[in-house]
Amino acid sequence: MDPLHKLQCENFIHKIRHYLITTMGRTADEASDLEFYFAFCHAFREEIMINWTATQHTLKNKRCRKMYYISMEYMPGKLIANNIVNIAALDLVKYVLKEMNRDIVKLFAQEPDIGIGNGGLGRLASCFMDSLATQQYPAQGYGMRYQYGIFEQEVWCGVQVERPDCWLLYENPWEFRRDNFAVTVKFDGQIQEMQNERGETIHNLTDYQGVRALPYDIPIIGYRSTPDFSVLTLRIWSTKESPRNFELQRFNAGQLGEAGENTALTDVLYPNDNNELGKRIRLKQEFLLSSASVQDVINQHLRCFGSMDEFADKVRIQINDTHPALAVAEMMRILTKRHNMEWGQAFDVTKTCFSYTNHTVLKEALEEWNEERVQKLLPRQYEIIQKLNCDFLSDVRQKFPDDPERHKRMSFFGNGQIKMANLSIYGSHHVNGVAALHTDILKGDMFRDFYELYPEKFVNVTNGVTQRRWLLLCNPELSEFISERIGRDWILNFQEIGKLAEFATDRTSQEAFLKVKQTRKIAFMDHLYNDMKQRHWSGQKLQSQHFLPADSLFDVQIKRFHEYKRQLMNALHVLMLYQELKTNKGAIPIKRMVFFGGKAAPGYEAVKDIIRLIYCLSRKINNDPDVSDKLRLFFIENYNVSNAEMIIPASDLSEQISTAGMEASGTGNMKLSINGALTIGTDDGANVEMREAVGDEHWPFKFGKSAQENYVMLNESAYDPKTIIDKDKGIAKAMAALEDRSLVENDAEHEALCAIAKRLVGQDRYFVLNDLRDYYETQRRVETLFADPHKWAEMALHNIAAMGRFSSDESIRTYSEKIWDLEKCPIDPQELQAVRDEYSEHDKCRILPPKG
Ligand code: 26W
Repeated sequence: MDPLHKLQCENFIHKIRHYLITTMGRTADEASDLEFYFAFCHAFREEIMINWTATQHTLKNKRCRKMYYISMEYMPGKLIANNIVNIAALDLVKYVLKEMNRDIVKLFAQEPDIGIGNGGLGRLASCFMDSLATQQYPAQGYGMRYQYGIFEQEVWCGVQVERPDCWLLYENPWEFRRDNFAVTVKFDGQIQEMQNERGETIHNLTDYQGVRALPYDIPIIGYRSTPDFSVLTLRIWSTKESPRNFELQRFNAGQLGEAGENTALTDVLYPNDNNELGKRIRLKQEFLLSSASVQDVINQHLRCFGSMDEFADKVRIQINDTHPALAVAEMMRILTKRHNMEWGQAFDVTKTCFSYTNHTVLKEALEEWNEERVQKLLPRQYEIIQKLNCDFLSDVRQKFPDDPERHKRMSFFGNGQIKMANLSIYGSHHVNGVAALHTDILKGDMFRDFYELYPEKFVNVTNGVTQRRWLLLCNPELSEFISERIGRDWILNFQEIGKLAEFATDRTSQEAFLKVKQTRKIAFMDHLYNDMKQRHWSGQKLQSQHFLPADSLFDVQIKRFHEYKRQLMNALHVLMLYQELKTNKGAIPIKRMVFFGGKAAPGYEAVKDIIRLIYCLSRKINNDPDVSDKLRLFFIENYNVSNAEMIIPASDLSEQISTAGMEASGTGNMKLSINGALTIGTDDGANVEMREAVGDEHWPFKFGKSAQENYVMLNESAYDPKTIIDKDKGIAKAMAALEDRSLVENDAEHEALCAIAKRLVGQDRYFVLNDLRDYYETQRRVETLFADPHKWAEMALHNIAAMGRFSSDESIRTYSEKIWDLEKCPIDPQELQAVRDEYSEHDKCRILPPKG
């Protein structure tokens, strides 16, 4: 080890000891794993404070345009390993831990996952933050500091039980409370009409409830192998720690629940994915995020520029779905009221700043808020939305004069509800879908009226994932395999991954790849086994949970449970396989383990039944010696980011089988693919573009009806599941098993499976049986190919090699070019030096050398 490196290690060790003693009164030898973790993180975070400060100084002093990403959800998972890897300090940390006799796995295990989101939308926001920081864009994220994130899932005899996610049980070493930047958000109250200096109508609010929103900042560290990495801020709002939010008068009047409502506003994440509930507290949450963030953006801008003159030029705001759509109204209010702008000018500014990403085509996920509720809770914003709607409808009438039906469809108001998507489109300069097919559906169907009015607003930005977390960090073996062959440039430039294609037919590479897979499968099985043991399974049950060898097919479907994602079709295929194996053991040429992971929204009974079916099936299959040396089925409890990091590298087959036309993009499809899984999938979401990038020759498992075919089927009500069953013996046999009690052990299970059967033959909007036969035949081709490991490896390598454009780095570049017109703003070396100089007196412990 070179002397500089050695010095850094020694200094780091000193700093850990320093924290142990000065903040906990503990010496290194007596510190518990948790205490050591806190000291480690505090020592580590000192190392990034200089860059964080210098990045923020640079953004301010360069006066560059800045993009603010507002999202109700984020899914960062654990930060510790990512932070270490992103400043290229893994070797150093390993050395330090060895010197201090501490285990890295134990260290990482102390940290809870941050899961303040539901699924795809939240994880995408976190990938975007990583890419923004890594590519040194001037940006900041806003979100909510839910005390309880997405619930922890347990499955008791097939029944999902939700437990609170107490991620803030202990102090969070990665967050910084910023009392200085707290703002007040106002609810309820009476409005008084007034005029601003330009004669514009504004409203004064009296008798309102003021809620204090307190921000916590989390540093987002960009990847760099040199010491000039950027650090961006994720600012999340909480109402919890502001004692004034407690309403004593209400408490004294005996209304304990109401008295604590505002203190509890940011307590829980609503766990519904793709399903709108219209709850009052959710509306308060959405407005809290919108108002606090807009206030903060304006305050930041004023601190930097001194006036609002350049606001429209220097500020870009991206709203992640419609959840923060009230930000549009709030911006209008503040510009007209506090900054005395004329209405039209305020709208120009607003529209120049905002853009909106849609993430779903499911009608039940489109947000609508009850008009009376909005009027009561947010009287001033309600007036503004009405006024915006008038302006908007006169636009519409001008372009389409005699079309009252169209006017009705496009209005923000209808059936006593406010349509947040309509408001978002009008208030934005750009609207984007998240995959090519999805954007086409927005233009041609969901937002067709809007597309006809504002064709130039609509653009596509295909989703992506960060290869730093989803390859470099979670799959070091495959990363090494790749870097040995094509160098390390792919970490910052994922297009480089294309070079791997050269090695697809190289036999040694194929074998090395297969070996990496095996290693990862064994690691995953260890992880799963330990996890199951911890979940106090009885010895008997655990016995039946043993695995097949690591050369069997790992067939994986991991995502939120939703009918449109069709976990049910996968389960029915497993049932059919089971039935075949029972009659003919030689029916399949390979060994297969099927894994499901994912949470169901607490009130979503239809998919809770599917989890129950999977449980019944796995009990049957795993305990049946006739089949269990060929086929196994597992439900992985509590699927989350950390579990994903273990499962994904171990996967062979990626299940992306949604009803075509319904999955906006998918991002798990990309994560699995860059880890060398082959996709069995419908032509839906980003699968389409992945297939095009890979080429049909190396994308062998496409199946199912197209989005277009499904669209026609739905519109003509032409789907007839009963004839499918009549004509297909295999499907009929599987359907019969759902109802003949052969899979169940009690009445409750029987009812669940019967309910499933009923939905399958009823008005099934998801056309499960319609694609089942094709899916089954495609699975047979999976078996044939998997029986030839070298051929399989060749395909897998081609798939990895074609994923270059599915990095979130690429998505962020596209947003920056097409939507934000945003330039990179790397840390200024002088700013960095200035901060270092100021700190140098105390700078006795630097992981990285002081000069770049
Ligand atoms: C208000 C209830 C609600 C909550 C969450 C409605 C809708 C949502 C999200 C928009 C659902 C979601 O996460 N959509 C997913 O977004 C991913 C990132 O773009 C896509 O990859 C997935 O296809 C899409 O389902």
